[in-house]
Amino acid sequence: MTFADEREQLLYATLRIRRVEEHIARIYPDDCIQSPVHLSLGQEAVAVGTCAPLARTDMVFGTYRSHAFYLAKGGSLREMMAELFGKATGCAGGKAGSMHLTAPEVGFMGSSAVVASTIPNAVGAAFAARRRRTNAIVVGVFGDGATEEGVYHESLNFAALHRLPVLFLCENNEFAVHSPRSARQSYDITEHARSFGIAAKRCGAGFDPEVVRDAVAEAVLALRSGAGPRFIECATYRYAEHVGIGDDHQIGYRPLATCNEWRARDPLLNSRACLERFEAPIAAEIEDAVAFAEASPWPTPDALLRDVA
Ligand SMILES: Cc1ncc(C[n+]2csc(CCOP(=O)(O)OP(=O)(O)O)c2C)c(N)n1
Repeated sequence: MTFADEREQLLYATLRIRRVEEHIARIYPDDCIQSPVHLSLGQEAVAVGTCAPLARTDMVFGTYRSHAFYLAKGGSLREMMAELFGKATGCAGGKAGSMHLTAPEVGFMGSSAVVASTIPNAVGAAFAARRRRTNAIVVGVFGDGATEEGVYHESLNFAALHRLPVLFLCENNEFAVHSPRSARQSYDITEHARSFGIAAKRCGAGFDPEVVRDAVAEAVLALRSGAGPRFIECATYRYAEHVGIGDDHQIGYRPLATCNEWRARDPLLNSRACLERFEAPIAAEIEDAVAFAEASPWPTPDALLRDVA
């Protein structure tokens, strides 16, 4: 694939993830997908912008909403689709599903259904990288809701104390399931992170992969120079319901007007004509991944307890 410039390349990567998830939503009613799906629709640019300045050897730890980060970090689409289908060729042998994607060969170290649980994993990996002098940096991705968990606070403290090469990346979509942040949090997320002595900034344009990339690139430079942990709170918006393929704006916990404001700024919707030439190759890649998943075998019973701690 050739690109006119870096922005076009970033938009291509963002569009690719969106089309993958739209396809997942389309085929979900057929029951071929064996696990619940937490879609990143609307949040793809955060993943693409974050992963763009990272090296393959840098590590990302995600959440149950990680299709976008898995793909942006370079995880195999075929293996992700097969994992969703529960097939043996999936990235976790078909035993883990959508919420537990992993592609360590490209630095996507894992994701988990348990809110905030991968944040200390990211800090631990950064601690190990420091001790082994590998020069790798680590990104711990989490939602605004995860900042309410005790382990989040312990992780920020430990990382700041030991000046670890970890970027805390908060995808702030303002909701935890159906609960708005204003009903849950007494603090400002970025200000609170600063209270640990961590350099923290807010990126309001989580819809634009280039803006996110610039914010993260600056943090990556600081991390590589050994300046200690960094924190970025990225404003973003989840188009679909918390879990599943539907749209839940009719429930009434969030206004459709806000969704429309985000859509109006969404470059994938605004630059449709410029991105048109990418549609066919992306569709072909998705078709190939689905065919691969369909044709793959189911895991055998002897695989049941393999790789299980
Ligand atoms: C420790 C734990 N508590 C509660 C849950 C149930 N739960 C699943 S997702 C979620 C909301 C988390 O919101 P946020 O961190 O903002 O991420 P988002 O879903 O918005 O991406 C909750 C409470 C869980 N999975 N794990």
